[in-house]
Formats: sequence, C-alpha cells, structure tokens
Amino acid sequence: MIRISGIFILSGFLFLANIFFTVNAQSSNARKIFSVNDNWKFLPGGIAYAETVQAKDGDWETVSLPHTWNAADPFDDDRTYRRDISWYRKHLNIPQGFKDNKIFLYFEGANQVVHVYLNGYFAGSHKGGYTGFAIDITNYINWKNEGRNIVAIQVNNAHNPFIPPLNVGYASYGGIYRDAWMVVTDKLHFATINNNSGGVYISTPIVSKAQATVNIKTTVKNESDTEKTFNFLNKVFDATGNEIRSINKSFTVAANHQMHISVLSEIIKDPHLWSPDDPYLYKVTSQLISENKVVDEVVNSIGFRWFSFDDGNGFTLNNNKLFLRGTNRHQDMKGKGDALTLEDHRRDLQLIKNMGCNFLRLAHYPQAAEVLRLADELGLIVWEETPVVNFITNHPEFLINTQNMIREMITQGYNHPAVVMWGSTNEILLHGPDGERLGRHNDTPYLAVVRSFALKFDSTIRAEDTTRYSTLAMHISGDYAKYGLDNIAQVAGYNIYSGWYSGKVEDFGSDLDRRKRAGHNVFVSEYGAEGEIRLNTEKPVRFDYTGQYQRYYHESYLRQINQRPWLSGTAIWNQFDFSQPNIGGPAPHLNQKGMATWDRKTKDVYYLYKANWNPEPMVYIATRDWLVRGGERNATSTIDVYSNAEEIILNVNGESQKSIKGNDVKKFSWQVQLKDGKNMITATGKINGKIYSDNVIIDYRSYNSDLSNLKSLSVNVGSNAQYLDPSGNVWIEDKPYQKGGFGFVSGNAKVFDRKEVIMNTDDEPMLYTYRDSIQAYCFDVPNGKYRLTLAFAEPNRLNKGDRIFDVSINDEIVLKDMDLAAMNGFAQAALKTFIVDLKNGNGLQLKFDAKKGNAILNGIKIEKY
Ligand code: GCB
Repeated sequence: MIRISGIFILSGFLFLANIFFTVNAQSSNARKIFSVNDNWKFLPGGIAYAETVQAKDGDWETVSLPHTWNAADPFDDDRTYRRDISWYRKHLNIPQGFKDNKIFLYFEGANQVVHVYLNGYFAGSHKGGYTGFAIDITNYINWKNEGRNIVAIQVNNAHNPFIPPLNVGYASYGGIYRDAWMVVTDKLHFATINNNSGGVYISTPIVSKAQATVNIKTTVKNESDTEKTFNFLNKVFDATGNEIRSINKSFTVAANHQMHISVLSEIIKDPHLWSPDDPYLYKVTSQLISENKVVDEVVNSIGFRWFSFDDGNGFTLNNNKLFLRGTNRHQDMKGKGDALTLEDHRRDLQLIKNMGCNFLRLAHYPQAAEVLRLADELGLIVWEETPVVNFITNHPEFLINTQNMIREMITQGYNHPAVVMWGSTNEILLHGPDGERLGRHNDTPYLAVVRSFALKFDSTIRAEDTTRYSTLAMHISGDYAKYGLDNIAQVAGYNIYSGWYSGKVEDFGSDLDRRKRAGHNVFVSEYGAEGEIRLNTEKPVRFDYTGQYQRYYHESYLRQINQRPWLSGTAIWNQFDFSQPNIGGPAPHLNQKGMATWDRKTKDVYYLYKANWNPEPMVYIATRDWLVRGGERNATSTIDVYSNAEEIILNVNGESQKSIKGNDVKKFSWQVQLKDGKNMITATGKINGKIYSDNVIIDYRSYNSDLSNLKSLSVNVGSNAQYLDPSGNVWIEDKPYQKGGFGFVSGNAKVFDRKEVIMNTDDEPMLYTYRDSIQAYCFDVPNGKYRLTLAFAEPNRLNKGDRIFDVSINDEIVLKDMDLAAMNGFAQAALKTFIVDLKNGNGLQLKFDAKKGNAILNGIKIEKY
C-alpha cells in the first residue's frame, strides 16, 4: 500500500507531498490513499442546486475536516442547537493518470444522513453518524479539463426517528467530523472499501501459548472486462519486521465478477501473545498480484490472544484471570464537539491508559478508526457498541438501519485484537415509545417489539462475528429480567448509580449481588457521580456536584468492586465530561461525571484510580481542584493524598504532620490548620526504596470568626460547597447565623430543577443553589462602609406577582416589591448592589419580608468599601 499524505487536492497544480511506502511492492498499482481533509467550502442550511457544477460557492466559508457546525451552539443559553442540513463542496483534482482506476471517497464518519454528489450526479448516500462509508465516484468523474471535479455533500443531522440514536443525553454534532480520503484502486481490488481494514478480515482460528494460525478472508472484485488470474499473497511479520509466515494462492476471477476467498496460514509456533501489559502486534500484508504487478495491497495489525467470560470467575485472557479495570469514553470535547483530531484521540487514550485502565467501553457509538488502532497499540480491551439508547422506534426501518450499523461496526473493527465485545443497546427500557422516561414497563405491544428488536440485534452480532461476545447495557430496573431482556446477550452490562441519582453508595454492592446467578456474566458497564471542579466542600453530600462527593462515591465503589472478584470488570462513567444538551446544573449542557473535564484537565478523582490501578510509583496531593480555599481563621482543613506508597508524611509550611498509612483504596487523609495566604504542602513517601513526593500551594483566604478586619466575604447561599468564580473570588459555604458572626436566619437550602438552565451568567454554580423562605441574613461586622451585592435567580416558572418580597438593610427597605419573575423572568441572573454605611455598632442585618410566596436568596457578597 502506498499512503500519501499531505496536500493532494488543490484546485489545480500541487499534487503529491510526502509519499510513504509502507511495504516495498514490486512494480505496483496498489491502492493509493489521499487525504481530502483540506479546502472544503461550507454552507450552513439548505439551498437549491448546491450539488450542481454551476453552483457558486465562492462566498461559502472555507473549512477543513474534521468539521462540525455544532461545536458551540449546544452550550449557549438557548435550549436548542442547529440540527438541519448543511452543504460541503470541494474542487477535486483527479489526474488523468487514474483514468483506468476505480476511485472512491471514504469518510470515516459524518453525522448523520449524507448524500454525496460528483459533478451534479448523485453518487451515493449513508445513514448513521458513527461508522465509516465509501462512495464509488468512478462513473461520474470528468476526465477533461485537467480532471476538475466538484464534490458536493449534503449532511443532515436532524432528528430522524429511523436512525439511532434517538433523543438521548448527548449532542448530535452535525458535520463531516472525521477524516475523509480518496482511495484509488486497480479495477481488480479488494472489494470492501467500506472499512479501515481495506476489506480483509483476519482471525486466529487456533491460538494458544504454543501455536497459532491466521485465517484471512476477503472478497476480490474484478471490475474489468477481462478475466483475471491473480495471486493472493499474505505475509505475517512480527513486531521487529521479520517475515514469519507467507501464504500465497492463485485464483481466477471472471470479468465483472467477484469472489470470496479464505486462506489459512501454517502453524506459527510460540506466538508472542497480545495483552494489556504487553500489547504485541504482528503485521499482515495482503496483496493481490496480477500480471506481475501488485494491483492492490492492504496492511493490518493483528494480535494473538484468546479470552472468555465465566459467570463464576470473571474474565480470562490467555488463560490468566484478568479483572477488566475500565472506563467509558464519549468522544466530544470543548471547542471541538465531535470533530477531534488524531492527536486528540491519542491524548485521550493515553490518559485512560495512564490512569491504569486495561478496558474501555466506547459508549454509546462506534468511535474513530484511530481509537481502535490506539487501543491495540496501548493494550486497552474494548467494548464497542451501536447508538441504540433509551428506546427504539417501532418500525422495520429502525431495525434495518441498526442492523446495518452493527455490520459496519463489526466489519470496521473486526481485525482489532483490542475488541472483545460488541454492544447492541444501552438502557433500552429507560424510556417509553415516545421518548418519555418510564419508571416501569407494562407488558405492551411496544415492549414485545423492543424485545424482538433486541434479539435481532444480538443475533446480527453473533452472525457477523463468532469470535467475540455480544453484550448490552441495562439500567437498574427489574424489567429487564421480568421481560427476558437480561439474558439476550452473552455478557450482561449493568449501569449502576446508587448514591448518585438515588440511594446510598453502599447499595452498589448489593445491587450487583442481586444480579449474580449461574450462567450470567455480570459486567458493570457504568457507575459515576458528577464533579464540578469549581465546587468544593469539607462536607460532601449526594448530588452536590463537588469533587469531594465524586471522590467519596468512587472510593466506596472501588472498595466494593475490590470485594467482588467474581465480576468480569467495571467501567467508570465517564472518562471525560461530555455534552448533555438541555440539562442545567452548575455547568449547563454538560454531564460532569468525567475523571477529567471537558477540556481534558484531569480531576483529583483521576488519581484515586491511578494510585490503585497503575503500579507506577506515585504520590498525588488530591487538592489540585481546590487550591484556593476560603474559611475561618484557625479552622481545620482536609488534605487528602492518593498514593501507592505504604506510608506518607505530610508537611505543611515546613512542619511535619503525622506519618500515616493509606486506607484500603490508597487514600491518606489529614486535618491541618492552614495559615492565611499561601501554604506550602508537601507529601512524601517511599516506594521500592525510592523517595517520591508531590507539593502544592494552597491559597487560604481566611476571615476572623468575629468578622473583625473583614475585607470581603462572599457566600454561596443555600450550599454546602465553596465556589471559585471566574475572577478568582471564593464564595464560601453557607451557614446558620450565630451572634458575633454571619449567616442565614431560617429557610431551606434548595437547588434548581436539574433540567433548568440559568441564563445570562457565568456563575451558575453559585446561583444554582439558594435559600428558600429566607427571613434574614446577618453579618455582625464592625462599623464602616461596605458594598453589598445580592445575587438572585428565579428558580421556579412563576407568573408575575407569584413571588413578591421586600428586602431591607438595617430596617430600611432597599428593594421594594421584588418580583423576580416580572423583573427578569425565570432563571435569569439578577445582581443588586448597595453601599451601606454602618454607624451604630449593630452590624448588617438584611431582612426579607415575603408578601406573596417565599423570599429567596442565591448569593451574597460583602466588601469593605
Ligand atoms: C446512564 C446512561 C448514560 C448517561 C448516564 C448519566 O445510565 O447510559 O448515557 O449519560 O447514565 O450520567 O446519567
């Protein structure tokens, strides 16, 4: 194969740059692959005749692939994002020299319905945003005029009831968002261009420590008008490039016919096995040689490994029990949506590997070709799945489209040793037929269809690939067992969120134990809790979005996982924060269950897993997400360390604390006193006789408990958590008023409904919590001038006049008849600032006098003026 990267298609002259011959061919006509990522013209919206040669695209935006038009709009205040048609056009120069060849365009992924035209002719289409597809453009090429050709592509990401995913919890970014290629082949060629294996499927029918064989299947297509005799030559190379086997067979294929071929290697002795710790890859080159020329060639990496799931003994790889320590990955990221570069994929998979994972679930859709390539190379065992999430459309077209996706996913991933499971559905009973969230299903005709579709998806997987396991993921509902969905696939995935959406973290183990039964391979396909790095607390509680609760949740789950060796494995939800359009919370439209933020900054919780799963020596002070803390002078603060050392010594501002041993999940914890300002913290431990240490500087912003010398104090009213705002100011946790200090008088701590998005602000984490039915807020500050800022956001969809209250400062009304719904509307941020001059030594008393409904307050800040 000759792979040509660089600039090929410009509207005229510059043709080849950088030619890499991956294998030395004899005189070769082998396929050529050109990047067509550059210089596309893009038009959001539909226009008539965009596919025609005459259409004017001069003033369209110039973009390059990978590209999405939705990188930003799912995340603005408005609840929708553009799900509609867009057009891409490109002037493609196809040299005369290729006149006798077959020419294809290959797209690694475009979301989600794509129609491809060449020179105004319809060349082909594809449905589904997560698998690759090739379009044969040979017949529509204009060979005159230096071969200038116009590719026009209509891409539509509108909701389509017949194409999964339906309306689910992640953005459907429109665009040609993965790489695109032009593939030039001889008329005698490997038939399937539709995948990254080049149409060659490799398996290892015999594989053990002692011996292995390689089976190679393909379909060879002869699109010429003469019969062709050819050799199918396959060579297996080890990682150092030594040829270890060669299989060469001769065949004849009639003109304009194709033939299926399968060849088997001789025994390979003592194969070097593939495993997560030693991801050793062999290379297989497959060539078609006709009339002494290599007319087609593809190269694939393979690995020798075998595996099994066992209900009592978990997962076994190459005869060794291996606990699958895993995570899930959504592919999108901040500023890019789904349009990631190869470097982005590499960074992501490396972050996963470094955390100590040996397993990756690609949820909820097939991901870029590069991801599987990296998983092979890095040693990550993979579960890949189709995007059938939450519910189905009761229509044969939905079934057919899904089955096609399953086939595409499997053929495109078939050669990758990393893949061990194909998933068909995720939480398919979560919603009813109209997408509504359902607590329980009844035995309806819809349910019968869901079951029959699930069975068909599963049998499609098993028919397509007999070398791997089928799986599906379920939410915690008895309905899967009741209606016979939990035993359809060979591995049963359970998504468990006890201690997040409901219940306690400790319930996880028993939730799981209930699923254990003979013949049932239980895998934990998801578990997780959200962590917003701007929110931190000494007193974590369920659903508070603090990093501390997220860590507490994962520490407990990890402990319970460790106690259940019968499990085959587990996967964290999720490795990275990801888009969740139409969800509010402290960071609207984001799901923050990631081990890293949406822009890939690792959170403290990441190092819990690293300490436990990656044997590399490490000491990590788990407060990188809370380096600016607020609090009372002389209060104690928690410092946690994750480390795989036995014992750690902590040093705070030059003073050694007690050296302690880690707990069962390698956490070390101290209560220390921080001084006002910068605090130097060092943690040191010995691992295998060597000293390792970590240090951080914590900026502690303290106030005196009697509020003397107060310069500024901000309170995250109604919250147990501190919030660090974009200007670097800390809004400390709320507390009840005590004489001589500050705090609220009466009321209840509340949060916005999670579905609601707070608008016109960057301070959602502070506004999201509030105190309802508040009567007063007091600061017993000394006399002087202060600037007081009150923050409000109406949390309920009220009408004008439903909530009216006065606010007074030291008995003087400063806000009369406050009606947030009337003034700003629902969920709109409103700040009110006052300068007060305190003279009589009574501090500052803020009173809320409700006239209709209850008074509320979301945040308060007092600054010496
Ligand atoms: C699940 C879903 C996943 C969600 C996740 C969550 O069970 O499978 O798509 O994102 O829960 O965070 O709620």
